[in-house]
Amino acid sequence: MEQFKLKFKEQADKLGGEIKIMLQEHGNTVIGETTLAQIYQGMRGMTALVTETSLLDAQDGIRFKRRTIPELRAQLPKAKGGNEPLPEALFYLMLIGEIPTDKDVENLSAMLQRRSHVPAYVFDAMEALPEETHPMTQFVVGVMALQNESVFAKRYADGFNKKDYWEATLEDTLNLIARLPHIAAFVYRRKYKGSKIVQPDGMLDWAANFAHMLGYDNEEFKELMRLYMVIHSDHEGGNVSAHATHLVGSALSDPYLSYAAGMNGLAGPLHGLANQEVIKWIFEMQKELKTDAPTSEQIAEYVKKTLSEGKVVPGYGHAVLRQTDPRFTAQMEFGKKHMPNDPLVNTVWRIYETVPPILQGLGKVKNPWPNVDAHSGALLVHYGMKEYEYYTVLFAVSRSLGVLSSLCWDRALGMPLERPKSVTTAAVKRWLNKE
Ligand code: AMX
Repeated sequence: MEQFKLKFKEQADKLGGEIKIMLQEHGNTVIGETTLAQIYQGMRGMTALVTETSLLDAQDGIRFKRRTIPELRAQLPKAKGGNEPLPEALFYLMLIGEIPTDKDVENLSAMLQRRSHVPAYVFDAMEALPEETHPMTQFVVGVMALQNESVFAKRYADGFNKKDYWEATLEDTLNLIARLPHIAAFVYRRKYKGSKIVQPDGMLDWAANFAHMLGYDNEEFKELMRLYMVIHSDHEGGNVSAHATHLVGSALSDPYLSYAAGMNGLAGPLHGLANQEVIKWIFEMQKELKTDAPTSEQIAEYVKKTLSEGKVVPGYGHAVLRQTDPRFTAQMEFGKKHMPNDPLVNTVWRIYETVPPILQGLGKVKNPWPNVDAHSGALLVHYGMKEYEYYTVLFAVSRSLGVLSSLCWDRALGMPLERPKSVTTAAVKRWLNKE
């Protein structure tokens, strides 16, 4: 068995042993209480899940094995000549729990390259869809077609020992992550570039090869893809895409089925689709105001109009975060370094100065600050990727690293079927003696 897999198994066995003892000693410890409001209002603030890959702090943002986004950017190995962290290195950190060496990352990149072949029938399945089909739908159809390759599903059908679930899950995870850039790039080239497919380059790292297959061979764009793939990968376990992947996986649905379920959640406008909504909203604002560089006053008026129409300001707010998202800040730093005078990027920064006080003034928005989606589109447009309907597919490729690592942990730790209790309002009324 590959060294990488053995290392993961060693970590999982160690943690699994610790959890077992912890539950024996403290299994009945109360860690919180649930209010009626919580079960009606999206379970905010209710601790109900264990996710090993990352932990979200309302102030500091996401941490991966205790490391913040700035720390990851500083500490994770880089590509030769590059400054941004390699996503493979973060994947390694989420599974093995330590920062990999350059050699470890090289081996992992090579392992993914070896597994990256996508069978032709997957492309045929996507091609059967009308070209105007949303890119996320085309992408998920590709993933579902590829499910035919699932090692977990085959071994389960043959009847395998539950002690081996983790290995088949990791095998599928590696294969799927290796193949996703090819599927995602196919969607882009088919929908927007007249099906002129770019073949993969076996010498490139995972994110750079993705950029290459999308048709962007500019070194700066490759750097952007590395950063993008790192910062969108994981945001602890309760967000819709991570939770849906975990939930579906708990039925022992294989990683292809589970990941596809999660990505259907990512495709919702309050979650991953917000990145396309942000740039669409800015383009519409520019059109209406007939300027590429709206002033703060013009932006404020436009924001108020958006709110008066009963719409949200996309890219602002968060269910858990209560500060500017460090993933927004990382992208802002990238923008300041590579494109300080880009008018669209400058508009994003002016929106950042303008929107928070307006949202704060509403008195109900818990977090008036920007999230990751407020910035990403403007950086992509700078390099020529203007097809904003596609942006959530980039998010989905990145998210595979987090949600599939988590699924490996779930199976290695023997996580059971998820099945919380639900009630009817009639039952609630009986609790409250109102009926
Ligand atoms: N613009 C206008 N109103 C907003 C708002 C925004 N950006 N963010 C929150 N609000 C409103 C809510 O709609 C809600 O209004 P209501 O009581 O009339 O229904 C009220 O403020 C309270 O909401 P909240 O507790 O602050 O937020 P939440 O946890 O319910 O929802 C989120 C969080 C992200 C869905 C919400 O902030 C939002 O819709 N933001 C815009 C969409 C977006 O950027 N999504 C991406 C999130 C990150 C990601 O998953 N990629």
